[in-house]
Amino acid sequence: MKLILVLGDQLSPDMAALKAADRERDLVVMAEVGAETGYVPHHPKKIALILAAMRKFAARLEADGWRVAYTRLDDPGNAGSIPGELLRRASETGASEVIATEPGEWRLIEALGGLPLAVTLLEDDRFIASHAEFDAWTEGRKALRMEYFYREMRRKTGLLMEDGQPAGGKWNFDHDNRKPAKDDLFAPKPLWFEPDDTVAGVLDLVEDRFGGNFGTLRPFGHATDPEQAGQVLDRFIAEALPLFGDYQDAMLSGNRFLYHSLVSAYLNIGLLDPLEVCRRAEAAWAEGHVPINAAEGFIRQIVGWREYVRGIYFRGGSDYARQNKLNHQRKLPALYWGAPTRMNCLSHAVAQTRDEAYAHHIQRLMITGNFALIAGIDPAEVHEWYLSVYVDAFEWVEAPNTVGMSQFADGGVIASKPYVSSGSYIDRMSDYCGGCHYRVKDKTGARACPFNLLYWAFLDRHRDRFEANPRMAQMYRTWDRMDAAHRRAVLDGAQGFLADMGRGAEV
Ligand code: FAD
Ligand code: DLZ
Ligand code: SF4
Repeated sequence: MKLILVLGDQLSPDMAALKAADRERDLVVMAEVGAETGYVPHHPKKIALILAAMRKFAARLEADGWRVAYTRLDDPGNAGSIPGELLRRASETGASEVIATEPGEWRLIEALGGLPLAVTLLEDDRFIASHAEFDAWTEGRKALRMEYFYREMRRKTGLLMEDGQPAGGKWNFDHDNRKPAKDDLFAPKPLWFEPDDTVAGVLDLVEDRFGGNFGTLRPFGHATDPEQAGQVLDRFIAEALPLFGDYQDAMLSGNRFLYHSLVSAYLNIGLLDPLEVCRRAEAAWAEGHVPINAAEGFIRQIVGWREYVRGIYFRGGSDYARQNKLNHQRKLPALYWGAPTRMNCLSHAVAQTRDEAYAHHIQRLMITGNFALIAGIDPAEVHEWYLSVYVDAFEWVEAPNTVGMSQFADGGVIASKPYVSSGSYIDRMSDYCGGCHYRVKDKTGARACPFNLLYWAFLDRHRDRFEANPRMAQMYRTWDRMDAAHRRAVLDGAQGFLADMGRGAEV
């Protein structure tokens, strides 16, 4: 008899470890453990989603004839960690072999490797590119740009391909996207699932144990099984996908979800299959229900970005998340954990994160991420924040997005230039600036938008690194054309702002 480990983000009936198991003889081990609920202060909604989905998945496995040893968080005898639970089950049953699907985090891969049991780690084949395929793609390349990897994935899957050529004559329709949005009463609303008994039990447990973590637990309406997650996808394809491309980068104070799919958490924990999700988007385009820029933009996020960042994380090794190539050392300000701020854009992004455990890509990249980068925050602290607060956050996908793409702490492996902007980008893509204490048009002075100050101070501080970058030369030329007194006022303003923030003042 072998122990078959199934983790909280491995909730698919065709996980590699389950495919390799013998349903009659082996024992599936699933465990709610303090080490996983506590390695960062997860948002209560994230813990609730995972525990509820784990309980439902275990019940299904049992109904399908599997023997499951399931440990609840409050079970007496809970060993407190995944390795501890495996050892406990091994001593109870006499088993000495474990089959596991490779976890999505180096921390846990290393912990399993240290067990005094024979552990077989199988590659997680829910992904389109295997580790070997990704590594082969990187071979001999100077730059690892997502766009070229994405084309390989389109060829491999045949998604949006016609006679070996990209449908619509182009690989990438981003040029047609990125429009600002207006409030629209008819914009799609996210699906909502009333908690059933399983979910209600988990909510009580999470409230009791993790009620002090940053984040609002109730109301909780997430999907917690594959059927519900499938309904979220159906709703997205029918109502939001047609405008997904157009408004992908837009931000509105009155609409937290816009035309996004909200499926990342379900993909990441195994309730939805990435290739099937993409095939649905492709079919919607083939039927004429959605335009090519929407279908292509959406499919690119999944077979392109999602696969690519996973490849980068595993290729980077166990120190991936500890990189800090820009040597940023400032502490993450309390405003990220909900302390009041006068910056309306950050106030909205953080409040939405607290309430929903969700923010869309541009809010993560160009509001919270952009600010942390231009303010020079330690990327390890930024990483811990993102890993904690989003319902879809698992290190294989969160760390490359945060440490690599957003904080440029990898020195430019993922991004060819840092994702930094002044307030004007935020003003163009959102309606945040109108209601802000600061004035987005002010470049200096007491009410100058902090993004305007910090943006130039960042470029000035990192001149040695970025001046020669052809994509940034124009910015340096603009900076150099400003008169010296103005430049001084900007740098002094940035320094004053950071000093205020550093001593805990409301900024
Ligand atoms: P949509 O906008 O509808 O996109 C569709 C799907 O594409 C998503 O569900 C997701 O699976 C995939 N996708 C889109 N962009 C990316 C990307 N850059 N990397 C990987 N997959 C992508 N995504 C996570 O799943 N987990 C994270 O922990 C996470 N952390 C992030 C941290 C930062 C700093 C940034 C900038 C991005 C992060 N992302 C993360 C990527 C992206 O923001 C989320 O996948 C997306 O916002 C999820 O919402 P959605 O399902 O509505 O996505
Ligand atoms: C995120 C998470 C949480 C909050 N709790 C559990 C848990 O109690 N048991 C479990 O098996 N998995 C949990 N997870 C998911 C793991 O942290 C995840 O599998 C690893 O980080 C690897 O991606
Ligand atoms: Fe954000 Fe600046 Fe706009 Fe205020 S003015 S919302 S700080 S970008």
